Amino acid sequence: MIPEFMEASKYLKVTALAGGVGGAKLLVGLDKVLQPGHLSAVVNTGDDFSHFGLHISPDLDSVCYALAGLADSVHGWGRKDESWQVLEEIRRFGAPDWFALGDRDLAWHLERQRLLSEGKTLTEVTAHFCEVFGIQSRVLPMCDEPAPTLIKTKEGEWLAFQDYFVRLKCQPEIADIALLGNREIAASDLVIEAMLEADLIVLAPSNPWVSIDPILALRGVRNSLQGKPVVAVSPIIQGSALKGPAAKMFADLGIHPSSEAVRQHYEELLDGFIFDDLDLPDAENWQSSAIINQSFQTIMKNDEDKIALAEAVISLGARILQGR
Ligand code: FO1
Repeated sequence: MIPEFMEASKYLKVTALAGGVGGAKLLVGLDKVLQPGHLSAVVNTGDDFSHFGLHISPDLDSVCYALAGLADSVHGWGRKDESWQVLEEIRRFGAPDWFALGDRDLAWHLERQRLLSEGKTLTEVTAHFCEVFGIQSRVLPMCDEPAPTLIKTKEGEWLAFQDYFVRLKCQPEIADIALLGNREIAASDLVIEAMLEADLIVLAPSNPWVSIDPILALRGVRNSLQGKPVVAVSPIIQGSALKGPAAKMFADLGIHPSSEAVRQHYEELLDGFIFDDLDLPDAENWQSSAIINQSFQTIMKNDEDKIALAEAVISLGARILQGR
């Protein structure tokens, strides 16, 4: 890419929609490539739940820990250099231990709960976390009110997402997914503002069904995307997801999991789509469409990979903007 074009694209304002671990990695790359303050991350809160009386926000924490350089690189969630004294005692009590809270992680859950109990919004609490940990990008919960993603099993039971994903280890077969607790909920004003002021919208490589769709389902989001270039990165490579139940969800819902299935899932929104090099052979016979499809290495093993993918996303977005 020509240097001055490369330089210009770093001045773009990007708003990225993301969920947990996979999306967080691309956000780290975008955070490093873009100008300070030019990245807004709109993060799914459909996984949020209450545990030991504490408000847990798994996707927000995965994103914030990743951007702060504090994420445990083995799991992708929770803190690095963690200890598990509290969890050991919880186990000794016979109390619920299915959701592993490390000691350092727990400190943040306690502080978040304290601030929420004082009447602060989740948006304000998350901004405080970013300030404390020196995160230069904006991290915005998708909304400030409860908007749980609910999983309906083939047996007709409704589960909160983390119950399905962590407690039951994705065993139940999914019959249906209900977003936003089956209610009409508006995105926060700051989220709509971040969408409207963006030059480029990015759908990070997160689970389309339970990380990206909840954000797109919020009132005001799809309207605020009108006229904006939208680039998505596939979270599915050669039919499987690097982490989490995305591929299984496609299959449970009767769709063969593939990067093509992801592209079709977002079809009417997209101007650009980046899929992994490993899926290039399949892409040869994708039906042509207005979307610019580009293969790239989407597996991010280190910061260099995250930066390279972020640059590929930004340059595809800049190319779309130039073509307008
Ligand atoms: N995922 C697991 O598979 N097992 C866990 O015990 C677990 C604990 C946990 C604690 C805090 C947190 O922020 C996330 C945690 N996760 C755990 C991951 C979580 O389920 C989300 O999927 C990720 O945070 C991605 O957003």
